[in-house]
Amino acid sequence: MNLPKPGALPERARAIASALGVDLAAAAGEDLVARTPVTGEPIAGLKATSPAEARAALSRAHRAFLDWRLVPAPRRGEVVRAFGERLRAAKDELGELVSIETGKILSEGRGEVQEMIDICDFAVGLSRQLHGLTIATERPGHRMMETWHPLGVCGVISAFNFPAAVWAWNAALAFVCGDAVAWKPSEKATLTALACHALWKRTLAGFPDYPQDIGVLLVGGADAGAALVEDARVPLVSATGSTRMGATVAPRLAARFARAILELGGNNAAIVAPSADLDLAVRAIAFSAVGTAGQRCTSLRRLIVHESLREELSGRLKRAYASLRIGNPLAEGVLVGPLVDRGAFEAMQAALAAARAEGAVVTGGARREAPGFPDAWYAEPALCEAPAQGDVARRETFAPILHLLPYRELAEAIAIQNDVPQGLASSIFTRDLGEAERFLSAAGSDCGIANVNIGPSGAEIGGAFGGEKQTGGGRESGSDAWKAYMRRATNTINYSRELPLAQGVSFDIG
Ligand code: UN1
Repeated sequence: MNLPKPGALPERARAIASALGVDLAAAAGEDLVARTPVTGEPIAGLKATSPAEARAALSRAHRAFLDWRLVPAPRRGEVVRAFGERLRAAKDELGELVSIETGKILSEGRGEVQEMIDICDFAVGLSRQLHGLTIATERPGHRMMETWHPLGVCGVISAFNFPAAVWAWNAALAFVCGDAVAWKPSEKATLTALACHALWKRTLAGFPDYPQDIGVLLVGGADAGAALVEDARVPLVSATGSTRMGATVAPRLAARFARAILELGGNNAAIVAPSADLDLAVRAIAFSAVGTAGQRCTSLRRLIVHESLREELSGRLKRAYASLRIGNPLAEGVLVGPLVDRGAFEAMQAALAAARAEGAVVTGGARREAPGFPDAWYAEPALCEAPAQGDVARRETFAPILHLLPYRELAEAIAIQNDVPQGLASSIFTRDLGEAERFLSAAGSDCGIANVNIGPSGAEIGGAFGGEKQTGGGRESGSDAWKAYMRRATNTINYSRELPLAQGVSFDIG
């Protein structure tokens, strides 16, 4: 499998982390273990943030926010621009660290850092475009407008699979909006978070006049997340992860009337219509279904294929899958790295067993042993062919499993696509304009992302990112997602000497 020698990867990860500014001695502890799924080896033992430390960090962030909100937005943008420049310089190293800690291939690790750079660019532009409306008023001598103000300390809870970019989408916007950010990264990707944070702190140190605690890091598991969710000084929590996690976070935020941006499970589908360009579709399907070893929230999990194409497409996918190189994600030519851990592998096997029990024919899915590394969990991507959508296909399994389901009429395909609890990403492969438009229409895909002739994964940062139903309804990244990180005030100004009341109400005190 062409894996590195024992000890080499952990050493490389520690070297990169130090080079990026992580003080490994200060971070050392016994609360959690940073690992690489590439070999399953531990990289470093790390200390978690205690509840008292979390409260103190949130106090510091809140004090910093009180000053930061007064810095003009374009000046705030300069800091984010400098951060983007620092990320450009660190792209290869940080990308490699992402790959080592998540097991995604190097090109995707670097792509994740590019996504951070892109959102910094977006945020810098935004820092000169935060704007409200001027609205016609019914009263003479009055003016009505909207003003957008910084919100406070924004909490960010991120998942292991995008350990850097998800924080950046939230943080770059929040910072230009005048907020502070408290980040609770996944305990499966803490080293990357420490590295990102070190890069951010170094950037901010170049601006000594600005408050230095606008970004704080809370390391650990559910306890550290709870500190964010429960703290009244945190008016917004943006949480990315499983629907189960969202179901614990959302009610607690609602109970104290805090805002939530939830980006939870996806169960993304693609429809392949009779007119589809199959060469293009097969490539797009392979990237979306097996890229990141099926561990993106946008990964393609269901392929709804017109019955006239089913046999041909299934054959082509099987041939494409057979040619995929599975193994060391840092090696040239490999396209499928490991699953994140044993739990992920077992969940995949359980889903495949359940699919078989439902009558699906399963191809692939076996473990690929990594000689000498018993705790590295590589699996062949699996195809499950079933006559109809069953319960297993309706659940999100965070692994490279693609369910192939036949359809006859487009309306039926759209119904199958929408008949799951999640609503993140979707796509259709067709050259028929009418079909494409129906898929994008009000009666089409019910997802937050609906694409034509590309797969459901790999979105750019310029669009709003997120989905409906159990995906949680939040939107991050581009478009007008920034509005979630600010509070809106409606202002009415009377510049006359009269006091006309709205709705013609008279209230004459004589
Ligand atoms: C995620 O898996 O949580 O659209 C985010 C994509 C990436 C982001 C995925 N830009 O696939």
